[in-house]
Amino acid sequence: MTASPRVLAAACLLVTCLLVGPAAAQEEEMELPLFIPPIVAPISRDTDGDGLPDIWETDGYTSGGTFVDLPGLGADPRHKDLFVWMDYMVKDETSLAPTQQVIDNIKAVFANAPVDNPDGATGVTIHPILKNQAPYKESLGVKGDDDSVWADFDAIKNNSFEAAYAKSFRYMIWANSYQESSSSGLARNIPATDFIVSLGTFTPEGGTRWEKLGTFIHELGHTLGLTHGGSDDLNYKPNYLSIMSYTFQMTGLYRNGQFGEDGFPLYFDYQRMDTPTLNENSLNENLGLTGAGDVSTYGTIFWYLSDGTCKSQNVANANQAIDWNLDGVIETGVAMGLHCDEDDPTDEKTTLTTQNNWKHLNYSAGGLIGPSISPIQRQRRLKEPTPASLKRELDWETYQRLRQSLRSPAP
Ligand SMILES: [Ca+2]
Ligand SMILES: [Ca+2]
Ligand SMILES: [Ca+2]
Ligand SMILES: [Ca+2]
Ligand SMILES: [Zn+2]
Repeated sequence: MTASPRVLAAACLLVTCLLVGPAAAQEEEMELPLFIPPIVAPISRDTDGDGLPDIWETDGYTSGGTFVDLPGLGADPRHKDLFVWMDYMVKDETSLAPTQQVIDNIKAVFANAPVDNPDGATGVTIHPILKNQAPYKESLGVKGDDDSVWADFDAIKNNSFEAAYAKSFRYMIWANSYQESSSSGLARNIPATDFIVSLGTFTPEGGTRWEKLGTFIHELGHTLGLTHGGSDDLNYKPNYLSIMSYTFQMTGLYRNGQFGEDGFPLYFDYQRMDTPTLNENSLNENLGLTGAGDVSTYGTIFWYLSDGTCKSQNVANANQAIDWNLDGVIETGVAMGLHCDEDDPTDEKTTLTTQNNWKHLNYSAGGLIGPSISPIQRQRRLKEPTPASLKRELDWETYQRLRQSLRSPAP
């Protein structure tokens, strides 16, 4: 197709208009062609799909008079980047901030991701940047009131986080507690840009390096669109090999007979392959977790109802037959509940599906990151209520119960 000189001239004007801002755009409005998509595309082009336009990654951007130097911070237009601004509280003498070791482990988990990039290398470059100490607050928000959590959160955020960064960064606080609970953390929504890690009431205060690592990646996962069940909110599924399941949040995945906390930071991973659907009404024990992605080296845990409580069973090798009903016989047509939840210990048998998490990350948090969202739209998004699936994040008491079960010898 050929464009007339007049259309080309108008198109050039448009590019200028977009670069110099809305006032100029208004003046030139009558000159603009009606059909403009080919002209607009390059300005927002995002070659690597991380939600950050190429131009921001090569040149940075200015918003409200503040220059955000993404290239200076290591952004690459041909490799996925994920920026996280981290503030932290200090409780008595104890900083709740992560050590450099934890930060390095977070980076390693994302660098190890099975995610392709235009530069030909795999992985995601995460930039967890430790910024400001926040004023200490025993609890963000009061018991049972979601809005009060985010009101307290925003008071700290607005005092520290420069507004220009909202277009390219997630924001989180290493805090003591929220809603006066022992819950380990909270994301603002699924997906979202805001989250909390709240291990201040744990023992030791602020959690171990593994609890910090797992909880950070878990809550960040919610902000990237991931859920407790992968395809849904069902927790504790044995075919969900992800630290988005409470089974693995604090200990990491179970591989080669060991948990992440036994010294393997890369096991604090999102699910990186497909796993087979399990029909709790009719399980074929011969298959174990085979039949979809490669699960060699992986073990798993399942939870079953026994005398009204949930008991766990470790499976060292998920790449072979699994005796789901623990009767010593490998068989087909087995009916067995496999994801018993102590807080909701019904034994309804359903079909358990999961998700290859890394293939489904929502880098832009549904547009909160990137050039398109308006301040009004952002405010509306931030005001959305906390989803039901985040109402009861893994707390200290539940975690201790899980630990006791996971770490006790098999019967
Ligand atoms: Ca990009
Ligand atoms: Ca990038
Ligand atoms: Ca059996
Ligand atoms: Ca079930
Ligand atoms: Zn969660």
